[in-house]
Amino acid sequence: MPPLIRHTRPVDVLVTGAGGFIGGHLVGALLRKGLSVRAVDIKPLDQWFQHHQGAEPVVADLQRWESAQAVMRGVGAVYQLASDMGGMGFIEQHKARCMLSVLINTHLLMAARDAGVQRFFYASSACVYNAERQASPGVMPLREEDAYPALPEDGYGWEKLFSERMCRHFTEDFGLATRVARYHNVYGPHGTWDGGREKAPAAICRKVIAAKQQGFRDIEIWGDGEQTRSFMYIDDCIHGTLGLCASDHAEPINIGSSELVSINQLVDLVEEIAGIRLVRRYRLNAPKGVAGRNSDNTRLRTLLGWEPSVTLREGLEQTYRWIHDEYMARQAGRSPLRAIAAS
Ligand code: GKE
Repeated sequence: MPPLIRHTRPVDVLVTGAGGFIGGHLVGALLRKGLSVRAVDIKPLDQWFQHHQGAEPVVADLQRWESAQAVMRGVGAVYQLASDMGGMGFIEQHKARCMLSVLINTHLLMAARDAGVQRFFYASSACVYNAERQASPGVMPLREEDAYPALPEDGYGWEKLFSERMCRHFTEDFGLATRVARYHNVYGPHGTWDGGREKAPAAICRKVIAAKQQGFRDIEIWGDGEQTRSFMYIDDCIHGTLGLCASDHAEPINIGSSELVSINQLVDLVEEIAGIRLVRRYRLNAPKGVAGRNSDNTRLRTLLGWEPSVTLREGLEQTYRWIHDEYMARQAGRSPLRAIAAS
């Protein structure tokens, strides 16, 4: 059954993946700009990370063609963030599920073309980059052209790269205006912090909080802790996304922080915020992904005169505080803090 669309009047923007982390923040930002927003996610409403008064929430499985068609009715622009994904622990072990997101992207692009949508934003990932350029922790920042020759992250990265190309060819063949961001590891409040899909910043915050609350003296780290990443705070991600969509730039572009840290340095920062030192147990056979990854922001600076600027320390303080409150609420048997945000 296609989802029930409450309103028949046009909406400015469709956000897919709106019950998730980045989608939830994006809906809030678009509402604050005065736009009308249809917010779609496959998760039941009580599992959405944020609810925004004023948005039109729809629960729908966008792998289904009829759902993609139904949610597209009357839509001006699309922000496509729906994807079956997660951190390394999820994408290394669920490659087929990650690749099935190709159904979401295919159906949404076709429905957007048929509905005459003005602009289609696609959230791609730094996982599209050639693995050979990420083989050591002292990695050179990745430039957009480093995605080719193609050797992306198996499963998840191949699907992202394929869907990027579909956006390109929908523009060339059907005139659908597309914008593609390659996000580098995004973190912040109102994101996944446990359950297996969480990324390193949230996982480390959770483990440190658990150690502090339960009196553990040690912490498990995946890999040897020397692998490097750059982590982008959610506010920067939203700012960059809106800037890209307002621009004329049709090629994929990095939206990521260029503050490179090792996972050990990430743990140092979280321990400092928590005021605790823990003994590190390195699990060398855990999912690790590439040895090093950083974002080259030359193209982004040229386009927007801007690049992500929230420091990892600043962003982690906000994130730690939010995960701490969620953790304590759960320990106390209270439901998670998903109050309706008045946008
Ligand atoms: N998730 C997680 N949990 N990672 C840990 C942990 C832990 O408890 N301890 C250490 N790590 C290490 C991982 O082994 C990996 O080497 C590094 O932290 C970063 O893991 P991550 O945050 O899960 O994800 P990645 O940066 O490797 O990959 C993510 O990249 C994004 C794009 O930059 C992907 O999972 C994608 O979801 C995403 O597109």
